[in-house]
Amino acid sequence: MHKGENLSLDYTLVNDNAVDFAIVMGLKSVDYVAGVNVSNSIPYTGSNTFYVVWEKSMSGLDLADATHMNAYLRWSSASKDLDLYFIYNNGNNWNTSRFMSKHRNDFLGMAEESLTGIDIQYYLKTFQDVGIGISNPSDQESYSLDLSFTGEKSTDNGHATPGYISSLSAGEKKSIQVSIDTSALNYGETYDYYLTAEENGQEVARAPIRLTILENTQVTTTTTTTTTASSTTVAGSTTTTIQGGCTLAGDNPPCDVIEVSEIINLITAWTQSNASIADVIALINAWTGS
Ligand SMILES: [Ca+2]
Repeated sequence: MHKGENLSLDYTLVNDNAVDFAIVMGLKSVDYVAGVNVSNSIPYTGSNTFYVVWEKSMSGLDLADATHMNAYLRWSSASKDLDLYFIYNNGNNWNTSRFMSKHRNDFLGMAEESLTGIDIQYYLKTFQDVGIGISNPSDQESYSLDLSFTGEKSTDNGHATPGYISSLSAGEKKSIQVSIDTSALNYGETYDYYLTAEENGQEVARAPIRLTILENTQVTTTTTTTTTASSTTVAGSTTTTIQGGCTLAGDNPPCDVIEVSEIINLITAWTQSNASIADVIALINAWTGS
């Protein structure tokens, strides 16, 4: 598929419970809202204790439209075992959340920890402040912390058909077609969307869609299906179009010849939530020949 053509995906909406009425099908895009880099040094903190290195309330960032947060920490020496925490303040103390990235970096040989998909909206509504903590069980170390924030909104680049289903009986299935116009999308970038089904303003099902526009004008898509605990689920059927190009994300022709600039471009895309950390690591591994 070439840039500018319509991407078409077929889904089946299945009602595995009682009759549902007035279902609104929507296509939402995940967009970059804000980002910041914090470069500093972290002293000895002891293990399993952290220093607060970033606080939302002190940052000046407008995160009203942000739904998710990603954090990527790098430091100088992989012999040091820094850990990364997404933390919240309940008015009295900073507490660790379920989002923490703790690896034995001295074993792994990789001086990085990362967190993706933090549902920051919940924490912002529930607690006084949110932040990032770093632990460092050895002596002072310099680090670079990239934070990026994404939000979801209805996209102008595509739609779901039908957009409205007046009723869906128990066991009834409905074909849903998603159409995305790629003409406004950029070469080499990855875009995330969600097909959503809402009933009375409450989301009852969603399915993620990831779309990458390759530099040589081919488009690949990968879709996976998630279901919610509610009565309506989206059963996935996917259309995947792969027409050549390099198989490794971030690698551009000539394939399998990894340039440092390609790694930098992919890391930049990652900080803007347009690439995954797994893709970055895979590209770096290909570059180092491991
Ligand atoms: Ca670690």
